Amino acid sequence: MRLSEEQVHNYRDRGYLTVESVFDEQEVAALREAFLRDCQVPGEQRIMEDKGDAVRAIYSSHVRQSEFAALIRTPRLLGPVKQLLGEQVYLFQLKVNAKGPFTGDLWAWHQDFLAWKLADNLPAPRLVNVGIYLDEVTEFNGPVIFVPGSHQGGLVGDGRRHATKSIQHLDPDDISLTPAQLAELVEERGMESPKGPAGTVIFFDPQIVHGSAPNMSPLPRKLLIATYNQVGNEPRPVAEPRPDYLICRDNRPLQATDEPLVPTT
Ligand code: HL5
Ligand code: SIN
Ligand code: MN
Repeated sequence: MRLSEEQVHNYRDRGYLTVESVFDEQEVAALREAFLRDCQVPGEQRIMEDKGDAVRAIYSSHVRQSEFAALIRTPRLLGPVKQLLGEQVYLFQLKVNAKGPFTGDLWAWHQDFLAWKLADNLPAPRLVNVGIYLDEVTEFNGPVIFVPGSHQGGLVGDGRRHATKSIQHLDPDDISLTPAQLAELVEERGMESPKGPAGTVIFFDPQIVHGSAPNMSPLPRKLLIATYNQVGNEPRPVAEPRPDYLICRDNRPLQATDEPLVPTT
């Protein structure tokens, strides 16, 4: 798969780009099943909501579940990512934000690159986030809200703002924008929340301002996010390197392989 010139222009200009029906129903069903399997694996990579016993997020499912290992190499994702970042890319992070029915809590307004600069000493925002809708995303189940074009202004904040919400990962709560910062940006640029059927893909810039509201609907909103980094832009040394489930250390350039996501028996 290749993006058209217009799609590349839109991504650069607005900081995100959605493409519908990249994955079919069978593939999405297989990814959902793999996610459910991964929910049963205890460990630090599995983050629970503050209240109750719902899963909030799971990291690095590609090292445990073959469907996700195939997914990160599919030409449908790697093709566009290489167009945007160049030929030499590797997987930096993979997570599923689960946002369960009734229980899924908010994700505070933030810019991803600030998290990775502070926590991992990542030199430059030479990454692409690829979101894959594992459920239909509507206005009801807590869609991601973007401030279009906000990546163009670089980082808005410069440090951690709150006490630590989670020790397992850096929750956006800890680096969230102030109300004043957000209000100013939104006045200038507005907000957009792309909806779409399961199987939709959204490419988004590591500096775009985004966040999402709690899910008070009876419908789930599972969002997988695979983040690719340019080889050469690896995290530099830090006093306390974060665990491998958060930051992938294997920086060998990924080659596209058209392995089926649905296991063939
Ligand atoms: N939770 C991620 C991490 O690397 C950072 C956030 O949306 C990405 C800001 O710990
Ligand atoms: C969300 O899942 O709504 C937030 C996504 C993100 O911050 O990466
Ligand atoms: Mn984010």
